[in-house]
Amino acid sequence: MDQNELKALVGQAAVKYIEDGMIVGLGTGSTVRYLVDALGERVKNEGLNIIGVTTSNRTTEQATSLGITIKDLDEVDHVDLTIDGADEVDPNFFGIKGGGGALLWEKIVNNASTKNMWIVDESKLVDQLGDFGLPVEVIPFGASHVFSALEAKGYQPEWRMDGDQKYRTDEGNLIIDLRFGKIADLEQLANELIQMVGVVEHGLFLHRVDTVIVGRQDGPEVLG
Ligand code: ABF
Repeated sequence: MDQNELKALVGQAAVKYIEDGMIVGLGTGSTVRYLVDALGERVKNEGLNIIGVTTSNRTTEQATSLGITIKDLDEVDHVDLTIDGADEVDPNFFGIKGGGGALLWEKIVNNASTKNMWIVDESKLVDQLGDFGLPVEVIPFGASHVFSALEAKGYQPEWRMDGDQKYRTDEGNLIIDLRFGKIADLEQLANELIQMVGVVEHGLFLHRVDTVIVGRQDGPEVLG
């Protein structure tokens, strides 16, 4: 199976964990697109009764088009299960997310969820996080000063671009991608980044997932 087939495999495997009556967090990215398609099928064919809470406008558009009932996070008092993708996952279930530009809403929904699950093709598993790069979401006002501060730290920042314009998140913020390779001390870096004035969030997801379903050539592997 190629990467897309592995993504489809885990998306279809994960949909089985969604039960009638659940409030389900729906992540963002190409792997989650397969999950949402499979969920739409269950809603249509089984009359599955769930409420979806999404982590991006594009997931909202996809889910709504499939007849999945979507509510804003502020309209629910909790989320039972959130299923999301990831860019890298290490053996400790620490992850890097944000390649899809949705890391802020993803972390907020993750934080409101009783259980969190990631669905990834096997290429996302790494021994040590960092080669993917690390997205950092920043407020537009004064963002160039955050960029300079990251540069001075040797973190090799790059603006996330959308054509010839800086990429804007659904929240209207900017993303700076750090490219300094494998990360030695995840907790230290996470604490350092979140304390920088102007930084809204970063893509290190530490202690934030319960189960990871990995797409393997011989089938989905459930970890955790
Ligand atoms: C999303 O899943 C993002 O955080 C991450 O970038 C993406 C993984 O992308 P894909 O599933 O398209 O490989 O949650």
